[in-house]
Amino acid sequence: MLKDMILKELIESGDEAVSGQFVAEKYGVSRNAVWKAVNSLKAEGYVISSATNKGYRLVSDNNILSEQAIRACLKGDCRDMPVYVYDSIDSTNNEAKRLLADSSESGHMLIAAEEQQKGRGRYGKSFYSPKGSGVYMSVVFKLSEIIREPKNFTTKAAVAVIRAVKNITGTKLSVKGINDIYYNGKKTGGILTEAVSDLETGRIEHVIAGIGINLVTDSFPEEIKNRAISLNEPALSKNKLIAQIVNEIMPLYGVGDDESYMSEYEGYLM
Ligand code: BT5
Repeated sequence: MLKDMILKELIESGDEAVSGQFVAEKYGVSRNAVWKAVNSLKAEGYVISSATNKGYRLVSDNNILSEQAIRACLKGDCRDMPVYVYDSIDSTNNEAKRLLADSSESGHMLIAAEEQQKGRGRYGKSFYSPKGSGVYMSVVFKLSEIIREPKNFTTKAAVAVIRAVKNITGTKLSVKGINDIYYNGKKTGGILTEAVSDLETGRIEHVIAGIGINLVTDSFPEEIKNRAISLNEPALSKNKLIAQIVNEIMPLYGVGDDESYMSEYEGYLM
């Protein structure tokens, strides 16, 4: 859709304005069509400034999850991976399994949602995932070799999350018990790693790294309110953070059983 193309142009040009004429010529449409598409982006919540002779500039993505905005921040090979974005879903890990089961996808992919109605933790526990207040994502990694240490997928995901948050915000997080991410002594995120195996060969074919991070969650359910915390980063773009986590996680997953990241991980342990 033209609107998505324009959004991509706006994201990629950052603080630079994009001329309506340039976009119209690039996509073979009228300037009026460009103007209409910009208006429908504004109606979705994107803040776009327009100046005569200069063009359009994305002032804020209003922190709306968007495939284009995520993709614009993905690096290298990650740029080509399928990205699924949902307004609401039961669980991004469940969606990953459905997409693999119905053969819609068979390779690496990313799934993210604004909210999860049935966000899951380990052993049937739940992960509180209210709308628009956190990152709820699953990275699906297709294995090309047999892995000896499946638990490394969780520790690598933790390293990726901690690196990404540090790079973007400067905030230093820690890890507790392999899959919990801590900030100021309280839990701010969690990782749920699941494997999908081939029934015939019994081999693990895909790993699903489910990651949840509280960004601006301001009230937690009674039973966790003393133990849970939000990063409290209202200006942090979810799209950028998600992309950054993927950019960190994929190379770590790509090196299989190589454990050279371990000393970094141990430095993050509480
Ligand atoms: C986890 O399990 O913390 C793993 C959470 C993984 C969530 C992601 S979101 C995307 C993907 N899709 C999913 O459905 N899940 C993944 P565990 O270590 O078992 O911790 C669960 C416990 O954490 C709960 O029993 C609560 O005590 C606590 N908890 C629940 N929601 C929380 C939250 N938002 N922040 C902090 N603590 C929470």
